[in-house]
Amino acid sequence: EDGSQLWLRFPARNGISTEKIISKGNNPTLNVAKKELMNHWQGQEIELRTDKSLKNLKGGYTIKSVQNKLVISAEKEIGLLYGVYHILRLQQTKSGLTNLNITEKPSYDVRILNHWDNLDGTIERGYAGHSLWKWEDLPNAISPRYEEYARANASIGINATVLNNVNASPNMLRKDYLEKVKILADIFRPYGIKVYLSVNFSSPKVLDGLENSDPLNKDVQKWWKDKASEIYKLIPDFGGFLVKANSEGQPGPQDYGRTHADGANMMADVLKPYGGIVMWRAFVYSPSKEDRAKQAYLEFVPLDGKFRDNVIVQIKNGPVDFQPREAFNPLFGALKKTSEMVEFQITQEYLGQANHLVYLAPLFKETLDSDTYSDGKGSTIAKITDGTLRPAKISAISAVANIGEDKNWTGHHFAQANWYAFGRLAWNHDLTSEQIADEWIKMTFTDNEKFLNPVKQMMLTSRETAVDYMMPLGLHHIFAGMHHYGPEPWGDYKGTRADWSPVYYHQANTQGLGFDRTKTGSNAVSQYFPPLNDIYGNIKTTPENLILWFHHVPWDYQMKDGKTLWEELSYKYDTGVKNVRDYQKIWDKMQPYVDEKRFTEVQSKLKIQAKDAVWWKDACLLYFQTFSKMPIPYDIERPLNELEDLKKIKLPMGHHN
Ligand code: BDP
Repeated sequence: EDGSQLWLRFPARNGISTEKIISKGNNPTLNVAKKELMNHWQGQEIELRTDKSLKNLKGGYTIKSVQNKLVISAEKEIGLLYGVYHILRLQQTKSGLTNLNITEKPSYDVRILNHWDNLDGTIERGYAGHSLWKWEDLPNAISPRYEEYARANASIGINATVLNNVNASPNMLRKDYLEKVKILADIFRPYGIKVYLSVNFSSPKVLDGLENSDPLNKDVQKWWKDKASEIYKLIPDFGGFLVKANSEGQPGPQDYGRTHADGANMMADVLKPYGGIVMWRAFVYSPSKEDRAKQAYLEFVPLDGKFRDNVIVQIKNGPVDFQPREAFNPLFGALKKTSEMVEFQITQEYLGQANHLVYLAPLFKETLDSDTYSDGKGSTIAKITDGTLRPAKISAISAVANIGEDKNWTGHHFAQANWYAFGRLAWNHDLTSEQIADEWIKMTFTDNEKFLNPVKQMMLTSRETAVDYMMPLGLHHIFAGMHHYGPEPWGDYKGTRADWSPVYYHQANTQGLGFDRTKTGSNAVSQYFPPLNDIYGNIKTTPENLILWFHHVPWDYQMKDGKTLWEELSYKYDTGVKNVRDYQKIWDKMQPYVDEKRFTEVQSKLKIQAKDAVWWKDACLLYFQTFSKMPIPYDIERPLNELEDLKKIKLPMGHHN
């Protein structure tokens, strides 16, 4: 048992006989659906029916019990395949298969993974080994994992993938690489997965020596047009481009005095005839005086209405960078005439990487359920992005993948749950974190309640636990160096970018702690729609889990439970540590219900997590105490480390793998 089967643990033999699967045609997707049934379905007769009248379900399907038969219907074959995975899931989770009357319609049209994989096989922020894509071996040698990857994604409804890093090599668009991409696209196609690529804005100049890559230059436009035609000849259903431009040193239209809209539109125009789209990232900021959390909004709001209709602005859930907890990004809802999509991060760059057990569905839900008030009360991010409030627009949702060539795909066995959760929420964002955890545990481990209930509890609390031992109360970005693993609240990065340094984000001094984003500070609160601007602008009404995100709070400020800020902070760190210790106990008790290998591997990871939690607590409390000058409450376990020793820890990149 090495975890390589993910959640796909359907019974391996004694499937249904061929005569009991009724279907017309032999399209490749339908053949996959039939094969899955033949291999794994143990129930009654099944009919798979395409039905053009179900177009309104998009890629969705219906499942109905009709006399002694189950009928799965969908407009297209891919809907039938999703329906097959649905009933296999019901079978696997023992959810009952009688009197079914199910209608499923996906929340989003495009449900896409973003791989940050480089052409040399490394993965930016990847913690599960090297890239799955063996560029050197392609197009000739084909790894069996390509198809397994496609199958795993299809089983949870993911229908798109960006193969390469947003910090994109221009070489990705070279002919020889496109021929390799074509092979992957061909393997993925029967599973309903479309391929997209991240592109480097300077590609025309770098690859073919054009004078520049100015989007208004006719030669540049022609270059992209020809490139699009070359791509679509190889991959007729190619999805489109993902672009990181003028961000963290990447080239972009602003290099030529043009706007993000100029750049995005140029690409949108060449993709349009083929039905392709441009996902243009809003993750832009520069080392200026302006609060980093405000910059994407300032850049993009003036461009609203200027984008082609096949451009969608891809926005990270928070305005800084995938922190354990952020306020939601105020750009959501602020663009009224432009499609917007969320970018989540499944790979745990800022959440203990592949060492910490952190179940991310609650984080994803927190964002999707946030009410922006953009179109009045109830304007949640889910409704802004899924087409409910912007019906004419493309709808999409993305997340940075945590997948690598490790046997178990994701490094930590429980990190598989985050890939799973993203897919399930992209399909149906009304599912609860608990429903998804329940399904995933039953499919991946067991439905024995003695395992299910405690493990589910551990998963559901794990994100808040990580927030508690890393960055409670709205603290953010106090990570060490470039690797973003451990704590470095003392980091001031003198001489480099202030907006990458922890002291910029926590602003600790003898008065207090936190980033003032109210009128007396950066006024980032003004980017939120009323009443949120007032709610966040007032320390009394700001939710305490974001208080240090929006306010510089005095050390002796009285919190709602009567404690001072300093005490509250101390107890939060302590709670985080205690919870991880509890997870260790919970997991140890699970031994009888898990295979030896997965049991031991998770157990070892929890040991690291517990040590790391103490490291975080000691580093942050001892450091902040140099400002608060207050005692750590006496009922809390005393620090185990000296601050000066913690400051000396230099983590080489990747030490934790
Ligand atoms: C940050 C990562 C960096 C990415 C960047 C991005 O640290 O590696 O390139 O985001 O999203 O989270 O572009």
